[in-house]
Amino acid sequence: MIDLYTWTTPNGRKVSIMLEEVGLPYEAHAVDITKDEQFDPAFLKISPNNKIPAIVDHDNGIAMMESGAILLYLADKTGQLVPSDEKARWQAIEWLMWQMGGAGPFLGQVHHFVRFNKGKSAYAEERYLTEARRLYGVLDRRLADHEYLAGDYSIADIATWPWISRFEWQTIDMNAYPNVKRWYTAIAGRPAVERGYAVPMTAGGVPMP
Ligand SMILES: N[C@@H](CCC(=O)N[C@@H](CS)C(=O)NCC(=O)O)C(=O)O
Repeated sequence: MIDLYTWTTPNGRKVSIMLEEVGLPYEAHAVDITKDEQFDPAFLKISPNNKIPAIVDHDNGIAMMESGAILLYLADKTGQLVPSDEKARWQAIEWLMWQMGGAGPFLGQVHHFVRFNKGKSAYAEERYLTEARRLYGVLDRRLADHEYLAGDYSIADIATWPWISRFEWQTIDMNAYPNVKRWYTAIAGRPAVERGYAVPMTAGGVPMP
């Protein structure tokens, strides 16, 4: 049994979607980051960076923070959703790192400045919206000749998709990125994605472009 500590955010949903996809039994625990529950000393023992998501795997006692590491761990544990072929495996890890180091942090800044603090800094809004559009362009070009980011549907897609599901917060018109729209819609239709999106509780259905 795995304990998942999470909230209704893109980083949290990556892990619940992964757990639903691989079919491992887990129990979700809500850590309400709007009430600072991520600073609870008991949670800090599992996630010293005071952020969700985090897991505890009771099979072996491993506790882990950082969504990218958790996705790799669950793929390794189950042998699912990361290619075994060497080249494809590294491509999946490459796009996973693209999400962790680029798409996640920069789209997160769009949420902060454009969605929640509009009007406080025109410079930051412009800077992060420009970067968001650039990232959507990168994704669209990759998906023009690849059905998924790296070979078959993988942890690279599971890491990236929940961030794209916030396209409305990011003021992105997905019609301008037709390959992203095709990829996003296909993944949204997966039953495991629908279930994982509603963990630890429903906060509206999956947004559709
Ligand atoms: N690099 C981390 C980022 C995690 C993260 O930013 N989590 C946010 C929610 S999406 C959080 O817990 N924020 C609470 C805080 O910053 O205090 C990961 O991918 O797991």
